[in-house]
Amino acid sequence: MRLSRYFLPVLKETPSEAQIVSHRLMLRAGMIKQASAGIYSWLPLGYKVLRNIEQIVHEEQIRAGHIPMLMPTLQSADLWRESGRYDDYGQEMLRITDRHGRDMLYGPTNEELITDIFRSHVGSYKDLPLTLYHIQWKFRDEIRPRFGVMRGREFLMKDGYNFDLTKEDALHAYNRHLVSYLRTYERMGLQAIPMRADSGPIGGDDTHEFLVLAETGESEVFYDAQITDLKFGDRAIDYDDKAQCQAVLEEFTSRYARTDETHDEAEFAKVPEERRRTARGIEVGQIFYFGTKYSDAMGATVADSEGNKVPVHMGSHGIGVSRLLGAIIEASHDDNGIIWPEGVTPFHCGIVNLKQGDAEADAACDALHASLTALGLEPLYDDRNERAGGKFATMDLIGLPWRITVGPRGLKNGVVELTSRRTGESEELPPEQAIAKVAAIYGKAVA
Ligand code: 5CA
Repeated sequence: MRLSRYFLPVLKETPSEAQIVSHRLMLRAGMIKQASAGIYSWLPLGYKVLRNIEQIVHEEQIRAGHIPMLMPTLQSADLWRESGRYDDYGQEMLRITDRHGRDMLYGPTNEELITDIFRSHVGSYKDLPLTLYHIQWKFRDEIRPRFGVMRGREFLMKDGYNFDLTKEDALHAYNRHLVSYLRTYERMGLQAIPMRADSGPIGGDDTHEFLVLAETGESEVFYDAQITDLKFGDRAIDYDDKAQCQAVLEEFTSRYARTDETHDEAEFAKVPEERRRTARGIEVGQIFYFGTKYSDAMGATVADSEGNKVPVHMGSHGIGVSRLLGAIIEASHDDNGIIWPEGVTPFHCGIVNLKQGDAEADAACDALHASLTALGLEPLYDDRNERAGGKFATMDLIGLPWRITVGPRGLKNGVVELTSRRTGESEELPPEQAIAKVAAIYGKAVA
């Protein structure tokens, strides 16, 4: 992509309405524009990152054996009357009346709709286990939408629902989600710690929230510092293997880690003092096991092997897809702007032409752009007639992890400069070596 043909409305001024760094940087980098309180348009750069995050979520869900689908944003109030949540949900629910006077609502979550689909189509234990999920916009009329995409009113969520014959199977689904979430967040360059939490309006006994530690986080958290040493990494896991998934859950949840909702001073005091930490965190996901709460209320049963009709055991599992952009930026930025982890970056590398209009520099940039593109990478080539300083500032602000700088002086010596956004370190290399290096970083083979 050539920057001269792209739509990247960066702001020179720091927007005064933004209180936290991720919100400021998303506005300054031209990623989002507020449409109304807590509701945003996703401009091209922001939309690209949002799609990359969605893609990782899809890949990891499918890897875990969960099935993608799509449910609507608008739902009928009748289903929510069946579960009893139409009144319970209160003012957070956006209620709408259609032209026939029917009560509708903009879905804040989808337990009722998915349970209705399940009871209409599934009748036997032989169809279980089943986990369905979608990535869809939600609406919660938050009293205080704030911090940009962190606490929006309209936001994108992955929500998945498991249906199982027994509690034991449903707890396996819970564990499977925990494992898949660890992988998902690590691929985005994040450490998200599962913490025992409160189930709120979703209900149920077992629930963990995933928290990214950040000073600007809305939740107060208490944990044993040892937990931050845990990495899931690229270990192999068989998602059908109950013992393996259970072992991962135990490994990641046996140390003290709780949000303020479930914090217990007496338990916390058992952690050696030097390892006790109190901090703030951003909740990027939550998993729930709630048993037969919805299947009892809505009559979602299956026939077991003896032909008895039994209510299915369920859980729901959410990832805050749009919130993740804010969380990643909170965890990865410096004074000059965003630093995207390679896993989610909107463009794989930037190309900065120091002397636009110089025949040799232009040709070298065109060639780099073509070669990287041919390898399946997406470079962003700053081909504007601007000073070098302005081009560097834009690249730093939008946070591409790698930058190739091309100028007449280097080209005389047959080199370009490859710079890491994270470390600021640069090296001079012949263009083909710079290409090979960037390709290797993203796991692309150079022919
Ligand atoms: N039905 C369950 C799981 S599918 C559910 O709704 N869970 S939730 O309420 O915890 O939401 C899931 C995730 O969505 C949260 O962990 C959070 O990351 C994200 N989220 C919730 N509210 C907002 C909001 N107002 N703005 C942005 N993200 C949000």
